[in-house]
Amino acid sequence: MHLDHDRRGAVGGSLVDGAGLPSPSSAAESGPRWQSPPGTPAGPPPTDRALRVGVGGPVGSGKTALVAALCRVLAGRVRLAVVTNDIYTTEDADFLRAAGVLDPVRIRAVETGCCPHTAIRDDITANLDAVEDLEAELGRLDLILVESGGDNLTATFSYGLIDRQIFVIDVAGGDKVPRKGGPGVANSDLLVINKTDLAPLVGADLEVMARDAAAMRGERADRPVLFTNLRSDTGAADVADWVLAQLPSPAHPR
Ligand SMILES: Nc1nc2c(ncn2[C@@H]2O[C@H](COP(=O)(O)OP(=O)(O)OP(=O)(O)O)[C@@H](O)[C@H]2O)c(=O)[nH]1
Ligand SMILES: [Mg+2]
Repeated sequence: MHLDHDRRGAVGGSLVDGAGLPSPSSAAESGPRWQSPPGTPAGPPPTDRALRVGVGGPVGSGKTALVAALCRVLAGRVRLAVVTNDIYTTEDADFLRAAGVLDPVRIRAVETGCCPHTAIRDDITANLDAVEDLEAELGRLDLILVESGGDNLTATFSYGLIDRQIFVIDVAGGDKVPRKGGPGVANSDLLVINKTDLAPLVGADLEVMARDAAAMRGERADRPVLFTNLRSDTGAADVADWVLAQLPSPAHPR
């Protein structure tokens, strides 16, 4: 059992004003209910093993689409492998293999059989096993992407499993989502707001989302927010550049 491995301290944010109601308009106007806890900067990247980057977020927000896009950009540049999590299937790993974005031997599926957040935060054994198996079988890797099963705004990774975490939300749920907060929105190392192409269809204002997300995240330059439309790969290169910047040194050629 791996219980609560967070080596950077608490990941969860704190209610700033427990008695207050959420702002009906914007976090920027009322102040965020969630704040990044102080003293939890990303640790230095590991030099003796691959950097592990978690990709989490609500169901259907575009996590697999992001992993696929990152594979397309990065597979020729770094030694890369992927672990996917699904509750009852290997759907996401099957999708990535079928899409041909990465050599199938570099893709592992974890069938959690339980709430996704349990397997990435509370008992990370199955995911650690998958990561370590990949490293043992493929030799030295630069980067391992670990996609969580789709969960909700409270799901975050244990830093005992990953070194950086990307949280993916989308605009389809409306422009209120960033100001609803939660540890993924507030404290992830990178927040990706996907499906910008759907904004006009659902009446989502991207500027409101950007402003509220920045307010939730404490306007921290080391925790950026990037917008993507993964239908057309728009913004994927920016996410890939952010991932590359997390590596400890110029990545080794494959
Ligand atoms: N319009 C639009 N659709 C997108 C975009 N990104 C992903 N999708 C679609 O949204 C659906 C869900 O995308 P996935 O990448 O499977 O989402 P996910 O977060 O991995 O889903 P789960 O793993 O099931 O939680 C798919 O049908 C994608 O084709 C986008 O930027 N725009
Ligand atoms: Mg997925």
